[in-house]
Amino acid sequence: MPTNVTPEFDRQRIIYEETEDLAQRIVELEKLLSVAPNHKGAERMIADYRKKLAQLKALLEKRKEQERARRSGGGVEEGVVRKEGAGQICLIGITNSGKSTLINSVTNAKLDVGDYPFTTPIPTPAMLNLEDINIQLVELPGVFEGSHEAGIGRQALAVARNTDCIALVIDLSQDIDYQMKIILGELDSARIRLNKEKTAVRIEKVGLGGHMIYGAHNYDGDIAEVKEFLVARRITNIIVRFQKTATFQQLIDALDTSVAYVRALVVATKGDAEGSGARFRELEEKYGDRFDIVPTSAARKENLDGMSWAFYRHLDILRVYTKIPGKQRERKPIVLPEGSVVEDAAAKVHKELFVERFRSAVILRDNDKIKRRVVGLSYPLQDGDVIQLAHT
Ligand SMILES: Nc1nc2c(ncn2[C@@H]2O[C@H](COP(=O)(O)OP(=O)(O)OP(=O)(O)O)[C@@H](O)[C@H]2O)c(=O)[nH]1
Ligand SMILES: [Mg+2]
Repeated sequence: MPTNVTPEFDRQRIIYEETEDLAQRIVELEKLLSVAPNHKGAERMIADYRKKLAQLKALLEKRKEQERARRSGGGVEEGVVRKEGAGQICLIGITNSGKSTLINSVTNAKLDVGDYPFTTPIPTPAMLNLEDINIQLVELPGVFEGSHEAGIGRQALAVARNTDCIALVIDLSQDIDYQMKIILGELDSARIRLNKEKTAVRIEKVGLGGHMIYGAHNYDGDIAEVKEFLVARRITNIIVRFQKTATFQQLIDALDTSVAYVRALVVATKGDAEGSGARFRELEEKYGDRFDIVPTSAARKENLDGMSWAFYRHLDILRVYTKIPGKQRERKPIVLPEGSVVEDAAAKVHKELFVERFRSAVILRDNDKIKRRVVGLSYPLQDGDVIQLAHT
């Protein structure tokens, strides 16, 4: 190989070539690539190593899959995550970026942590308790170039497609462009678009429940035509949320299932590592206009609360508390999508009583100039509202 390389690179090449264990070999090859020269003459060599890396990862993946199939005997389906809590955040990043460590540090979960690749082999949920609500965090197995074509990668991306928010996990101890390119590339190949469109209409296909339409006041037209349309399309169970003013066309776009629009933010990990400060600044410069970027260090327990609240904000939800006059408000909130109105809250408490026999609602806002207001069914709610519902 005629390429000019550094002694560091040569040393790492020997280590890599002498390593036999497949998982370890992947780690050594990644290290090798991270110290590779970046001049023109080395491009070809680097491309070959990258290709090799992808092959090794595919091989490891295949072995793990076989192993899983053996263990589960084809019985219960592993890696299928049932949504729970007020909202779900999927953590997606390259392997070893610190996803499990981060989840362990804000939940009671005890996910395996290791400095070898693919420690977490399947989508794995954990529950984050934040004040009075629960947010489900799901660690997706590490993504790599081409993972959307591999079985386990497809499964992970299917979870990401249906999630409420994607957290792109970027390891500040390593090159950020490389990580971003892989993650964004894989999501794009899976037709998942991030923060691309502030979705005015949100659709959720569900197993049962019929047509559940929220935020009907935001629909630009007669809501009856939405129902007619769903019936005509033979869609029986669905949640349609009009979060902002939306037209019929926007509803149709939202129902196009081949493209998923998902909210996203970036969580930068290992803020304690050498060089992390400069990489964080680089991340902000390059991606700050597309994503909120939250720096953390699980090792130093830094900004973990900040991260949890950033998750909350990105779920676009609000909490309202019901109250019976003369009593304390309920401790547990009703969680609703942003843009919800009194009717949405009333329907969640008791549709028959509080919507069909609605008399009035009183909203109590401690931090507002007007602390108590009597409102109707279409009154928009705010996070933290306390609400008293009265029926005839
Ligand atoms: N310096 C530093 N190292 C960390 C931090 N968080 C995690 N690590 C290390 O990074 C390595 C990978 O951590 P994991 O939490 O297993 O990473 P992961 O993203 O879940 O990895 P996979 O499940 O294998 O894809 C481990 O050796 C951790 O000790 C951190 O905040 N600072
Ligand atoms: Mg993990």
